Amino acid sequence: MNTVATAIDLRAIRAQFPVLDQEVNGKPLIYFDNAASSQTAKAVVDSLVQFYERDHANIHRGIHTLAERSTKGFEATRERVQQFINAGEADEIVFTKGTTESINLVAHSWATTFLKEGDEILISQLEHHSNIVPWQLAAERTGAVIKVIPINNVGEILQEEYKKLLSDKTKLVAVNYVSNSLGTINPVNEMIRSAHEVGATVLIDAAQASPHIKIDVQEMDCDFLALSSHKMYGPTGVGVLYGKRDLLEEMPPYQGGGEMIKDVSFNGTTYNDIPYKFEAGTPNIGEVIAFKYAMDFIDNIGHDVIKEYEHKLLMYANDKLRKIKGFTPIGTAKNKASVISFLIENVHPYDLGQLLDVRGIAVRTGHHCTQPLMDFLQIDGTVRASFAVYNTEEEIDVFCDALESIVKKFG
Ligand code: 7TS
Repeated sequence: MNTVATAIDLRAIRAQFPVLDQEVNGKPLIYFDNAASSQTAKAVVDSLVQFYERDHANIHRGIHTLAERSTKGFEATRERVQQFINAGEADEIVFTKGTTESINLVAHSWATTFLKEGDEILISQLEHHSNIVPWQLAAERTGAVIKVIPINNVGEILQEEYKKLLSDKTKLVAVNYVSNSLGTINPVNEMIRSAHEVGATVLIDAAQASPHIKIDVQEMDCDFLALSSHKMYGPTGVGVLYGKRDLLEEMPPYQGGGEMIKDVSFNGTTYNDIPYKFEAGTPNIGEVIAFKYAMDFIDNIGHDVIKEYEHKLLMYANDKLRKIKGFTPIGTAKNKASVISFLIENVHPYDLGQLLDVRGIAVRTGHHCTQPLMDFLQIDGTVRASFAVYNTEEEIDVFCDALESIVKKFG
């Protein structure tokens, strides 16, 4: 079926995504918007149906059978996440509703408690707004200062400049593992090591990395790591904050409510142990339970196989796209995940997005929630095609033919 698909059974993989088997605007759907949100694996959907049809009950609070069942499923996912990112213990896994909430949790609880005036927060020019704005808010609250790690024109973080910015004033380094707009894979292991040398705490935004790259938080030695289930073939509304036990224990709760307390009285309240201290209120129970099957889906194929296959798709697309008249790639780092941002001469990205949609092809256009990056590149936005493990060379062929015909008409 596909020449690059030697180690991968594409037919079996695509069979797990019935959503792909449909026509959009009279054409077979080609879904290249995976960096925004990937499609949901069938086993995940089946688990959601099972939960809502058979198992629905609130967790941790009841002794009846359904409550026990849902509590067991919920905590099983916590253990699955621990294993998936190789955390030392399941208590270091906090469920949130996504990467954004995970970062906000740290920016509120940790930053407000431990940062003071003049402390420095380092973030890179490549960050998603979710890894910028929470730190701006934290800086306003604490008097800390944000310093931006510069990048070069192809979208790589300048490591020498980063090292120059590190000092005993640096209290936090918050960077993404993979850039959502350009696909750059950042050398986070070395960056974490350098940050630790000056005693800084490190948060890794792994929203774009987790579907493509094996994450091992113990090997990385990051202090915090954030990810979202919906970019990993899982349900929406579920995210993870990994934090080292000592840090999570020192941090005050982020939100107050049920579940996060030990005892409540009007004279004072004592808080629950980690991770429950950070999980106020009823979470997305069915979605958390179903997230386990998304991690199973990824591990059943294997991160190495996924990475290799997606890299081949990236190379294949790069070669073909380069031949299209007026095509300019945006972000050509040496080490890249399967994201291609680009511009086509004389065709506005928004128009290109619409013209592709007419042909059944889903891409994203705009600034991709990275306006400071777009400002640096002196552009308003790009067209972004981002590939997942279920995409194929044939889809890239159709995509490139569609671009050719658009260029002929409008370019
Ligand atoms: N960090 C990165 C690197 C991201 O790519 C995103 C979402 C987030 C944080 C926020 O994740 P959320 O699950 O909390 O929304 N990125 C994108 C994107 O590139 N297009 O749509 C959402």
